[in-house]
Amino acid sequence: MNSNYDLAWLRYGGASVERSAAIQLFEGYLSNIVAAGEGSSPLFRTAVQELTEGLAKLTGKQPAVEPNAAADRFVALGTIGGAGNPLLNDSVEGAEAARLGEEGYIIRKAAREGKDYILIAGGSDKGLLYGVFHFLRLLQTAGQSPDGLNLVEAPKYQLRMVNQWDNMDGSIERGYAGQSIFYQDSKIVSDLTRVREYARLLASVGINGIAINNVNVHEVETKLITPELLPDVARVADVFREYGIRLYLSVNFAAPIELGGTSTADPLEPAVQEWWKQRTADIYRYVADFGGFLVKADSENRPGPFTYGRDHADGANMLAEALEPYGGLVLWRCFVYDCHQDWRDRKTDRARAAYDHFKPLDGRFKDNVILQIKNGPMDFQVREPVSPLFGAMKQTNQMLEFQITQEYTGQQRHVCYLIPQWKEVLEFDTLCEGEGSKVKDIVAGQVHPYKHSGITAVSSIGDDYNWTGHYLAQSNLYGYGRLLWNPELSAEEIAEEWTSMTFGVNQDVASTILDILMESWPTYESYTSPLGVGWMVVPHYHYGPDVDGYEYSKWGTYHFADRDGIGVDRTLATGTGYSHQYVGANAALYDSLESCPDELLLFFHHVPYTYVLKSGKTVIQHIYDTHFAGVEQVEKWIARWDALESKLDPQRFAHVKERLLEQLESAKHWRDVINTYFYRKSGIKDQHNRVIY
Ligand code: GCV
Repeated sequence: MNSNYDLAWLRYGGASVERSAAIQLFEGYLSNIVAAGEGSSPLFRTAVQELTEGLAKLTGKQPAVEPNAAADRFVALGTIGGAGNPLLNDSVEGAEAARLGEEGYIIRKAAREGKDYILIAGGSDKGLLYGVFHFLRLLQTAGQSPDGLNLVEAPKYQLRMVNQWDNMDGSIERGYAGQSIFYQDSKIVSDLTRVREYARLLASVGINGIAINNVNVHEVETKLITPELLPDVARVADVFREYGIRLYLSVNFAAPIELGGTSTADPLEPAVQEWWKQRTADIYRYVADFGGFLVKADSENRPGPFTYGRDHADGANMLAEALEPYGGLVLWRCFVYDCHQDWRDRKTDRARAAYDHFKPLDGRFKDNVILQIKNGPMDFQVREPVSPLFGAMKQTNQMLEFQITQEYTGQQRHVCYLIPQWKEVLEFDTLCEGEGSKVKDIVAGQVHPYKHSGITAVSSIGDDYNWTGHYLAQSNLYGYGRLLWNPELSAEEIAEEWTSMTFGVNQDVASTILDILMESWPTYESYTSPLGVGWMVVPHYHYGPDVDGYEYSKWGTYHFADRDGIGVDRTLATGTGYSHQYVGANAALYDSLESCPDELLLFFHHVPYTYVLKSGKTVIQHIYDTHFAGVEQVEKWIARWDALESKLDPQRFAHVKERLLEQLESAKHWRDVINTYFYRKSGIKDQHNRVIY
């Protein structure tokens, strides 16, 4: 495992050329930290340590840490309700303290007995840690001055998680940034330095849970829940705990059979239930605050309750019962579909599957089960509609699953800033309880009163020096956490924060990176997948073009392109009827050819190549134009990046340049393959007579 690493957005000015003006404004306060009384918990100590080290790097001077206020100006740390700290209690009203919850915090300028200070007060030690990271961010971003400083923050979501798809052999499923930082040679690594560094990165953006192994649980990972491996799991949990992050494990539904406990994994069989209770008791002996189980069942050949004629509520509830006495959760994935579908049958539709399987089970799940639903009905495509399952189950906890790792969006070799895509998902109004039933509120438990809810995502990191394969891909991990804390932040605001913390505050650098990030998702879409069609990628590998490449369409194409037209008919009258899994006006919007938005047209409708889009172009001309435009856009980025050479450190400049050149070659390849294919199918020439074949 590579033990050298970049500090990402926690470099605190390390390689930046210019310092933020905010540091100067706060300078008088930053030499002394007053951390009174409570300082006994590991989380409190982490908060003090993070602030001390961060300030030392940002100011070039080691701050003094004292229990009492001796200096005239300082930064005061405390937790609400903690040991009667007068610096804090005089400045925080009871009512606002109550609003913070455990994870919230206040950052404000305060004064007492002639002393002037910046107060960082957490709802608990965990809130304090988040407040410290916020303060450090503030010193590196906008020109906030101490005067009038008064921030009161609490996270929108209860569960803010990442899922590692790491395998114990050290590989990472859909990983594009090297090997696992957790495992090597079928063991958990002994040196957890890099895991700790990852915990810092996650906590700095508010992540509070992590599932540390792949949802595809192989033989060796099945043993993670046994006393043989639990001592190592406990070591990892200890590291994350110091950063306020709970540990979860992915489990194999057939574990009782595979580990030799029972001859069946039938969830209604008492011996199986007892087996899981025993294993769960073992886990809590080693990890007292264990978060729970993440489960991929009856999906892509993974075992599950269907084998025994049981349904997913039976399966999830059996695990939930085992976890219940300890407050543990079952995160049960809804990624269940038939991968043996015959695509000559135009009525069966993978997009329908999650809704069809789970909706009828509403009300049957225990209240410590949460259904984990991918953002779209298919599989993290560059463009797909929002899953109609969100909000469709009033009595079943739901959480949303995003994919930070760029499986279908350029595999961290192409720039693709995904925050704008995720914001579209969160802002989607499902109409499930009338207007204003947005996904962002559903998965916060604010539309239906879910006991547990939140957001998770497949992580993008590995042991590459820069964590994410592409330096600019760090922005997706950063932005993911920020969005979960506050989904009202704009994609631009998040990109600006990340850029100034990561690359310094030089205006040319900041504006170039901001533009590249903001243009990147539409650009990737333009030279890959037109009008929501999806899946035109090399099978299984999912990188590079293969128009007929959908791995499960052995008997036909996924997109049904022929000489007359293209697209999947998902309408009620003539298609699969998927459009009617949406509520009311949304169903009508997608079902009608006239109203369906251009960017999803081919997801919902089969149309001739000459069909005229709302943009005024025909489908075929749109395909040609966007594929040319995408390549030109990448060429422009390269020119703009070149202009930054003297303003960036040589290593990061060269690395990103190399990736952009690869992206350009790949974009040209996509353009040529897609345009040629559709020219040959349709026989219609490009209006501008460009060379496409
Ligand atoms: C972990 C897609 C990916 C698989 C992944 C699966 C899932 O099919 O290609 O690698 O498996 O999603 O989300 O379970």
